[in-house]
Amino acid sequence: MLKEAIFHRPKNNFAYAYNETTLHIRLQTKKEDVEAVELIYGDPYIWEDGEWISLKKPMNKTGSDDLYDYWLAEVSPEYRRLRYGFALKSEEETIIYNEKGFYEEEPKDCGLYFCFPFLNKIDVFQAPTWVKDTVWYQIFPERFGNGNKENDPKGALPWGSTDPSTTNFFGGDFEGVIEHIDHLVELGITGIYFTPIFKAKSNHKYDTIDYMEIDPQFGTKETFKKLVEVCHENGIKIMLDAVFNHSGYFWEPFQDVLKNGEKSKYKDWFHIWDFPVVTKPKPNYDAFAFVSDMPKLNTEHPEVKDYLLEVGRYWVREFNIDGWRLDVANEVDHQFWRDFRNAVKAEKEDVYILGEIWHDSMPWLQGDQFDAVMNYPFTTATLDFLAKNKTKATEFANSISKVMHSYPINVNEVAFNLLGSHDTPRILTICEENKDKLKLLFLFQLSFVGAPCIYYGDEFSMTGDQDPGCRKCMVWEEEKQDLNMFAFVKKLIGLRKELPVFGNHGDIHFIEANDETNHVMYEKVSNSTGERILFVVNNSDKDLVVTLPDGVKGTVMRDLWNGEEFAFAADATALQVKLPAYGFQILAY
Ligand code: ARE
Ligand code: CA
Repeated sequence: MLKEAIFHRPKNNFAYAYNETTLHIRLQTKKEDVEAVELIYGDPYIWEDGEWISLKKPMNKTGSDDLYDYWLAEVSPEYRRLRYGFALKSEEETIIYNEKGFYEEEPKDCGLYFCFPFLNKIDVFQAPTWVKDTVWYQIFPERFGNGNKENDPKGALPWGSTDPSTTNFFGGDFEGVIEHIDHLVELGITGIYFTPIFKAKSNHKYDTIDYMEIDPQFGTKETFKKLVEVCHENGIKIMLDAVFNHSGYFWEPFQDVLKNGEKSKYKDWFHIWDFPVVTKPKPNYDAFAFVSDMPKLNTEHPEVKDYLLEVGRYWVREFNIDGWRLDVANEVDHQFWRDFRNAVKAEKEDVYILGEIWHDSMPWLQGDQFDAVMNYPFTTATLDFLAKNKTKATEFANSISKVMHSYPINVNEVAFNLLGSHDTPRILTICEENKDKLKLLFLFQLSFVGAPCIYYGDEFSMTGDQDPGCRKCMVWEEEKQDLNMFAFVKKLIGLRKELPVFGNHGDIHFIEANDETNHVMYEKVSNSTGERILFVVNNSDKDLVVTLPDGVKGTVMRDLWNGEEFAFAADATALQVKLPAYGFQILAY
């Protein structure tokens, strides 16, 4: 056995509380190096005749990536504390692995073993349960619908009359969302993520002028209240975008610093390097990227924190919103986010907190800060294979497995799984306008573990390059809408709602990934009912015959897409299914 590849380190994704009574313990070993692993475990205070009393239970292999196999055991310790280690078996040897290293025989002193000291309820990662069954939809409010021309900004262009630029406006507003709410209900959406709606100068509103005012081009606080009511009446949650890493140039405190320099009472609300403040050629203060009209806020300063925490509470308390998406979340200090979580959860205990972090985010997902992050590692792995053909089937399966094993299972179950956003090119454009590939993207996203998010217009096959190209006006002329794609996405969302195992109530694992044919086979298994759904995806432009796994013998399979049923005898030999180019099968059994 390759000891160098054997790794465990509590807590994070290796040892965590799945709920108030159950611990998950994970181990990593070199791929295909270890036959079996047993968890050795016991209460640190239960000894007999000078020996620690421990038990053993087998660990399950839950997946692999390019380098490692991953093992999992669930334990519900009677007294909520645990010492544990591992007995690893290969053909030629058995070794014991605990915190102090490797042993031939099991040491009888639990002080040498790994420790999960105590399962305290308040430490358990607990996201709002409603998120597990949410299907999100992201709206860039300037571009979804213009329901009221009276509030259009000066110079607003006719809807969809030209391509978006970094500076033009088309007059999107809240009334434009209200008048199209039936579109979202029909699609099966149960949550909307709005990019910023507070008063700001730009068309994207990430350059906040006033955190306590709605931007007049979107409507008034009354219109917003009506929007929230209409959404809630239609079973749709509302999540707003909190831009707390930086303010806009015209935010009053920054204007005061520009005017009064070191004498300003707000001078420490920012990270000014020296005075007088200059913005060109580069700002002499911390900013988002090097964008001078986005000065970074000093969120460690008590007055800044008090101000922003009240912003966080206000929109929950006064408008009953259901979630906050946190802009540039990774560059704000952790303590601020801990205080933010306490503040907004005190207003509404099931409010959802989603961080925008594009990289590994375990430090923010310990249960004391975010409920989830925007799962861009999922996005990249999925687009690289199904959209760009940049990776082959095995690399795709390995990447997805790696993402899944980077986080606790209860974190994966509420992940925000997006394929695109206002910051990325549109997925049909990435697919080079191949709609069959777009359908496979939606199939994988909507059958994956976590909460999917549809970027507005992708359901109608809208195209668009990198920002600002991906922010075109929503297509409302029926003749330009891809109603076939809409029906396809609607049907998938319907399956996700009809069958819990299709969505968030089933574990996912890959059964096969074939680089010659470029197909994958993955399965969802319900951890409560035992239901299984087998997905076969042909990511190639050639017809394909795939042999199903032996486990389907003696079962009746139901094709969830076409409704047909077919039985495989217990001694069946021909377990094959035919797939057209870019075809798929969804078989429940
Ligand atoms: C403007 C231009 C862009 C240019 C950008 C940077 O339009 O073409 O790239 O400036 O100079 C908002 C507007 C943008 C605007 C930006 C600055 O929506 O249109 O862009 O303000 O004026 C990183 C951050 C991530 C950030 C993205 C944009 O980590 O937090 O960059 N996303 C949020 C919002 C944006 C918003 C801002 C931040 C600022 O979602 O909409 O931009 O409030 C890799 C890296 C990521 C990087 C990502 C994208 O994957 O891992 O860290 O994200 O690329 O660049
Ligand atoms: Ca308008």
